[in-house]
Amino acid sequence: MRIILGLISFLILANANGQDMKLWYENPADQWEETLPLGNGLIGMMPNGKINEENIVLNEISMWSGSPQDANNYRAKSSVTEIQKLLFEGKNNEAEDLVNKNFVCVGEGSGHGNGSEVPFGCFQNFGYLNFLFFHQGESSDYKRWLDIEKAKAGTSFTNNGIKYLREYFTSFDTNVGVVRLSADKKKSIEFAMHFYRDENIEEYEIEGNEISIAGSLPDGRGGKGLKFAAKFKVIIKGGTLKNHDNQIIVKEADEALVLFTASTSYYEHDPIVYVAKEINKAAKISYANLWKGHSNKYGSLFSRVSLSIEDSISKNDIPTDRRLADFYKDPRQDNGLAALYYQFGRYLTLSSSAPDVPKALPPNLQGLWAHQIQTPWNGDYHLNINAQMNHWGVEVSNLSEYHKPFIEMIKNLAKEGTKTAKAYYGAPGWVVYMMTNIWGYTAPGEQASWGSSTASGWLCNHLWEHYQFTKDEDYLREVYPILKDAAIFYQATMVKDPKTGWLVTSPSVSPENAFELPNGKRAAVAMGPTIDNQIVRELYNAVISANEILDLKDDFTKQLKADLSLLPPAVVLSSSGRVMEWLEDYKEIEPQHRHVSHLYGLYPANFISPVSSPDWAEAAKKTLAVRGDEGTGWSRAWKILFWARLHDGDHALEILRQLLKPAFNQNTTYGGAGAGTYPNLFCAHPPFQIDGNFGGSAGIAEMLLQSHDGYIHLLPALPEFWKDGKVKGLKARGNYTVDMEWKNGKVISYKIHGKKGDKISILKNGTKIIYSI
Ligand code: FUC
Repeated sequence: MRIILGLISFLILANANGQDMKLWYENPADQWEETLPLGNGLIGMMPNGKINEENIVLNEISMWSGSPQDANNYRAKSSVTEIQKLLFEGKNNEAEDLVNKNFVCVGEGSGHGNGSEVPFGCFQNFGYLNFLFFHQGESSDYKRWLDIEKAKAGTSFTNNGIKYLREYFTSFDTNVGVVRLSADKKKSIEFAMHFYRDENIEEYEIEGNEISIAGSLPDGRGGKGLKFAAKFKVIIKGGTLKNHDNQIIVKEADEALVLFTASTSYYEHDPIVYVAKEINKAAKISYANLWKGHSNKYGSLFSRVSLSIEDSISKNDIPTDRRLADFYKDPRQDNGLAALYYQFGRYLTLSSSAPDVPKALPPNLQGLWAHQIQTPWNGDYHLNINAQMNHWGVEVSNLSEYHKPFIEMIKNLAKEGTKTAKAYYGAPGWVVYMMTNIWGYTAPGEQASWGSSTASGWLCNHLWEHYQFTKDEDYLREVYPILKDAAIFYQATMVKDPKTGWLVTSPSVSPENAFELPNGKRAAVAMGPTIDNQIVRELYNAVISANEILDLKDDFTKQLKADLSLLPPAVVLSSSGRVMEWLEDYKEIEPQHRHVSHLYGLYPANFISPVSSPDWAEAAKKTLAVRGDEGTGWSRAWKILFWARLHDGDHALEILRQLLKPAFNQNTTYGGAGAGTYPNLFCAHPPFQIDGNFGGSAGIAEMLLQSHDGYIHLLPALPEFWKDGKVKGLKARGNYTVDMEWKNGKVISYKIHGKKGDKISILKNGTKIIYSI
């Protein structure tokens, strides 16, 4: 008996150790947010796994309407002094009226939500690949899955005693999507297949085993913009293939391989020529070799980090949608889901950007996945939290090169943004406001309340963090002028607040939040919102440090050093002991507002810390207590990072639970209703917005490892229920790689990889030690 019990507990333990990196379901997807995302950074596929009529949503990341435009208002600078004067006098609402009149973009602007009709443009769906299968009758043993360790999805079921298998992947090696249809009985593969897209198709050709599509997207001015093209090729073993109308019909095949590729002229090539070349190249490669090429390349990236957080009983055999519901009820029972969600964030990074490709785009509001033509918020790059959050995990999660497409975008914005600096302030340097697109848009949005925050400083945080993690001085030398020119803009445009004498930005907003003035009027426009004060301080510090590291002896930094003492402190406390969001202790109109911009200094910056500024850390806790644990998807993700930085792992886990709240609703809400996670683990703002996935994944890493306070902190915010676990491959600032194992909440072994001879300071189990590599 004892032996049997021993054996059972051994088996349970063995099982608990193996945490499957799979999402899986017992039913086909009914709505898009149940379909499983595949992508190679250029193209994407989302199969719904339906038995009789499979529908695969297709994507290409540069599928953007619109065209370049100069939306800067070159007369804006003549209003800036008047706007600033009104702000000095506390007449923020009047200042806001003037901003709305003279200090926003011109023309049709940023098309907040209707970009497909204006030059701003809109990221959109590519089309659909539809299969009609000829099998009849009931099916059983249904299962569909996404294996994120392999970047491959599958669907299997039994029909008429025949077991069918569909495998799907988007290759990391050649730019094709692959669907393989097979069965355990010969001659069983029979279907009709076609491509569907209503809009902007100019050519649809079907010839033998190939479908070719070409078209062009509207440029938002009544003309044509980007050209696009796609090709599909069907390769069968046995059976017959013929064309009927716009369909390819396959009968009695033993197996079928469907290849897909798409592209646009954004990459400065003819997409028709490109897709023909790619599909023909892939068609010459056997399925086995296509798979080998893909899995080698993907596997080498994904496997850089492994994480397992032990469970007493493994939940691998419970479908993912049920796990999600169970986790929300009690997150203690399924640590494996937290590990899976963490790795899913890394999977999405790898799948939604292709840093090796020239002109590669960073993931947008939806990564690279979309099923609509007019995507929410144009599927663009919002720069007052969202595009930044998309990159919060890349460094710590050992995917540093996946910062590159965003950094390239920032370099381009730094060029375009010199026009905006001139137009609005007649200032040198560069500035970009709260959103951009693939066309290099830098002007403010159409409305002050959401469109008037500058993002250039925040973008520089990414330039600087990439250096902090990589210590690549050549890279730093390359981006130093961009950091410097961003600082030059702020330095040239900040004004002295007559009340405090501090140098502040003006006009600005604390992203999308508003307050009540003493006269009872409502306004969003202000001088020196806290987030700006923190960002400018961080930027000046970065320029000063970079100048020293590179030994540039740049005189400009002398001025910056002097200016630092004239900036408001990174944190000013309100009468209630919270971090003030604005220079004045205004009455908040929406105390639970989703943006928590005034805690920028807690994350991503590091002014607020339980170690170096404990009073401010207490104030941050009070701020978060009033803000609440809920909010939109991305807002919840941000709060995981806040609590991790405050070293409160249990609270971070509680917010992870809020982030993983099962979500079904696609309608846009702002206050947190319906927010959480869809069955396919996509984050629900709602609607789907990918930032929460990336932020949530970064949050889990931040619970396990931190390195912003001058030392490497192992397990800084471990929840009580994550008792035992191990992680390999996380990155710390200084270009160090960290492996560790913990038991009962204590580190029992660890290894830090880096430059031989380096001595680094480590905080582990409450003790600081010096570690030699
Ligand atoms: C900002 C946020 C919204 C949404 C949008 C895409 O405007 O305030 O919640 O995430 O970006």
